[in-house]
Amino acid sequence: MSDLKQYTFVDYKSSMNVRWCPGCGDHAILNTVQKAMAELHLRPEEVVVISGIGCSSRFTYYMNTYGFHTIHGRGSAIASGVKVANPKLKVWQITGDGDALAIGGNHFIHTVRRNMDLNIILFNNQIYGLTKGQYSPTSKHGFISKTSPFGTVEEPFRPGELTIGARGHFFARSIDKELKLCVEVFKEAANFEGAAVVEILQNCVIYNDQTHQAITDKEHKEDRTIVLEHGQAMIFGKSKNKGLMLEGLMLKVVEIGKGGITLDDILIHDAECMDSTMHLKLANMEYPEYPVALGVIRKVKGEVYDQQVERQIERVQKDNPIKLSGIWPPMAMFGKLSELQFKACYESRHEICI
Ligand SMILES: Cc1ncc(C[n+]2csc(CCOP(=O)(O)OP(=O)(O)O)c2C)c(N)n1
Ligand code: SF4
Ligand SMILES: [Mg+2]
Repeated sequence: MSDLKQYTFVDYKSSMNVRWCPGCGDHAILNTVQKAMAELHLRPEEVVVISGIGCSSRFTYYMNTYGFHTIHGRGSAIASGVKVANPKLKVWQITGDGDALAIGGNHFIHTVRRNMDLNIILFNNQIYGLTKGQYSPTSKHGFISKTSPFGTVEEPFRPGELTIGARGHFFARSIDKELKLCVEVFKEAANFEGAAVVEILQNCVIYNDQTHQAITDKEHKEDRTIVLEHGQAMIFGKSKNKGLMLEGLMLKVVEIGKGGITLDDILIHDAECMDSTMHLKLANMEYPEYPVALGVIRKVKGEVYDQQVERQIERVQKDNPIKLSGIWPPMAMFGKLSELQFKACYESRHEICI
């Protein structure tokens, strides 16, 4: 529950020294998460930040909230456990492209599929930063690194495609430098009930500097990215004269005013459409063929795992003759009864005293 006390981003800052490299994109992400939390009036004590391992995962130390810097790739599993154990908490998972999509790939996709009510902030710098520059599942094809001295020979994951493929209900994207947009998408993610995945294109100045430069530099940004807004025409460009249309099954970039094309021909963004076909196309757009999509790409309501578990526990407790003081039998019995004894107790439907 939030309150109406006026918070500022300082309320979410811990006393720890921030140890990311000067110029690292992580600093901006930290500041914008804190600003979003202040604007959402979240009480620091109702927030839990869970991370795995990586530079990005050091985030938890810098937050004046509850937090757990866990183990590599297991942030989703632990965040899920926290949320199911206490659904009142606002749980934010901080993860990197290696943490979420390599060692943690399995946990990530199932957390998304289950639609666990988490805000998952995925820092995508296309590299393992903490371990000093090995290629990651999002590194571009041919990327040269310490573990791929002759260039990678594999296609990268696209986090949006993976999220939507895992039946994700919410996917948004921003860039570390786009402070206002980051705050907006974090707030949207926080207000969304279910697994909200936010990919942030983040710069690692040391091991993968300027990996997103083609679309993030000031001069070209407006022509090479498109900020999607639900219900608005998909237009972009410095002069707002470019737009997206459908040609057959493909998206096409067009210029408004050329070849008889008017604003009315441009597609309207519907982030809330249950069918994910268009969201997938938008999430997959890559420069130079297309502008890279930013903002909320997909946001559809669905059943939420932790809420369903809560309802199920209530229903089962109400209907079940076995009274276990609210403790799930195998948990309560662990170490106290043998499997046979447990089976006998369970089948006899008697009250079990522990
Ligand atoms: C079980 C295990 N395997 C490997 C590692 C080594 N390790 C630590 S962080 C990391 C990759 C982190 O990359 P990413 O999630 O992209 O975070 P970044 O540092 O780029 O923010 C690896 C491989 C580990 N700590 N634990
Ligand atoms: S190594 Fe890269 S990702 Fe890690 S703190 Fe430094 S700049 Fe940031
Ligand atoms: Mg990384």
